[in-house]
Amino acid sequence: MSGPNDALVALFRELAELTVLDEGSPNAFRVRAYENAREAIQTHRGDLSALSERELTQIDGIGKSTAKKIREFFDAGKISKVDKLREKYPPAFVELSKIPGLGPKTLLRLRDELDIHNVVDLRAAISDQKLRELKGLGAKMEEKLSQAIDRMGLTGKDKRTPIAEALPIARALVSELASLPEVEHAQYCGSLRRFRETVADIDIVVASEKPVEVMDKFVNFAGVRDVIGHGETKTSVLTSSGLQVDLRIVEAHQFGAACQYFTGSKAHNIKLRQRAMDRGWLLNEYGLSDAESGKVIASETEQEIYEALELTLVPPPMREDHGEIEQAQAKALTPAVKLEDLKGDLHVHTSLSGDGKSSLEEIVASAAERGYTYLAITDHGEDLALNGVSCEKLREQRKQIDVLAGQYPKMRLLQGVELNIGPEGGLDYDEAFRRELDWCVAGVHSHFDLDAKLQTQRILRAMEDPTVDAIAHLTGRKIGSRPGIELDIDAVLQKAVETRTAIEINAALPRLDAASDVLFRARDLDVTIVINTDAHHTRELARMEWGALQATRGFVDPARVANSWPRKKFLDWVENRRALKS
Ligand code: DGT
Ligand code: CA
Repeated sequence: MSGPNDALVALFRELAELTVLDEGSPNAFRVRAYENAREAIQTHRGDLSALSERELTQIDGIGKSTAKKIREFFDAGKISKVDKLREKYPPAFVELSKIPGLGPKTLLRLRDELDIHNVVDLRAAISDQKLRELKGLGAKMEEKLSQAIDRMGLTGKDKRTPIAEALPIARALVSELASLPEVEHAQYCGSLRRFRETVADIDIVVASEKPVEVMDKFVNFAGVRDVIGHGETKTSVLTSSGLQVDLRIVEAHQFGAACQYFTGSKAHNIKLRQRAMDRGWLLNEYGLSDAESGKVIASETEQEIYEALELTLVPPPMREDHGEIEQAQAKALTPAVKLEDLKGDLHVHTSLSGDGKSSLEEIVASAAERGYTYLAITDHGEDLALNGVSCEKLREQRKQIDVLAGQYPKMRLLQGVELNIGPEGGLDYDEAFRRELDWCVAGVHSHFDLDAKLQTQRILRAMEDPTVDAIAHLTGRKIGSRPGIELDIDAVLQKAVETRTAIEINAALPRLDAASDVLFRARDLDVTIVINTDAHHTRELARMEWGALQATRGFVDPARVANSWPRKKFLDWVENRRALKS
């Protein structure tokens, strides 16, 4: 997913966001043009910088005006249109557009009519009951916005940014840094590397012998908006969305120590430092050294530091002092789930779903390219408004799948569906039809505000159904914008064991559902896990990488991940569990 075009992708994302404000609508022609261009850039394999404006327009999704902007980026290192829009819409104002329920038209009215420019202004206006004075807005809107702001934690220094927003920014910056001739290594660290759901800032560590040059180039990156502090070893900047980035530069022989230190967590580091002290050593961002002589024991790689402390290297997502140091000491650390362990994807959509963007043929071809030996196509069940699929259409799809199966002999294609769990646990279609399907995931897509008891009953009932093989995105949350349904997690996990229903790790960054604390709670239970991308576009099959990190963060033993199993074992498991439930 990372590549030389990341910075450009990030700029086009920002351009689209700012244009939504400028045009007052997410559906404006220009917004769509920028989004199409972003998709095209993201999907393009190869070096865009070598292409002329004319050649760029030959690429699907790139028009004349966007081609001009792409050339401007490669020639001048910026897009002047972005700079203009940034001036017009400062970060504190753009931040308001992230509040769910606050559309661009309303936002511009709040600015023009009530002089609201940031969250503090908005909070004040809500508490003074000013919004209800505007035509079309009422007390209800005030309450809704007030709750949304609370939920997002947007105010104060506790403000945290969802991983889905921070990770692409960090990756773009890191790949831009890594491409500088003066840079030997670059790595984002901190909570983001530990794969926390939200982050306070982005911490980046770079190894270079020319820190001054690197810092000077960094503060002029297109994605950097303001410079807070600019020094020789540490520089802090704000990105256009107001996210703080701290860049630290060390010498190459200290890179491992700096990455270890700045990845944290604090609790993990404290325990590690204690271990060092017990041995008469010191551990800090420069390395592990002898307290008396100062002689360096390890500093170049994280591996060397952990080994010197007689520990197995702990994968970053586990470094939260959740028992990983004790496990690592006993040489019994839960193994990380690795991307290459995963042999199939069991929740993907095609254009048959109203919201699917890639055809069945495209999805299957991309899955084959990833080397998968099995794949479940799971378009939306018919109960989902707008995007659901009738059983007639699914029967036609079955024929198409059978034809494709002949073309991809190395991959078993399963026809499945993503069922909708109704408010009382009911499911789409009739049971006889559901039994015709090879694999079903079932998820909650409506009625998010029932109480915990009803939500739990609803999920338990779905799990009891013989055709439900896995529960998709357990709580339906969207990190930072929609809380998940409330559940009695232990009852759900217990039922999963009893009915042998798998729990999905949905790898989409805004979801990462089941959450890592749920997975952590399941670690001593015989719960089967599946890691799925829920892809609606071929590009999203690459999310699998995030699913593996989420599983690792939840201490999920790879042996419990059904789609890490060889095909026969996986298919036998599906058959057996269905037989057991019938
Ligand atoms: P965040 O930024 O709140 O999302 O979480 P972190 O973990 O990224 O925290 P941050 O940015 O304050 O610091 C990054 C890492 O650097 C942290 O996980 C551990 C290390 N670190 C920073 N300050 C200290 C400190 O005073 N003591 C120790 N032991 N470690 C520190
Ligand atoms: Ca941090």
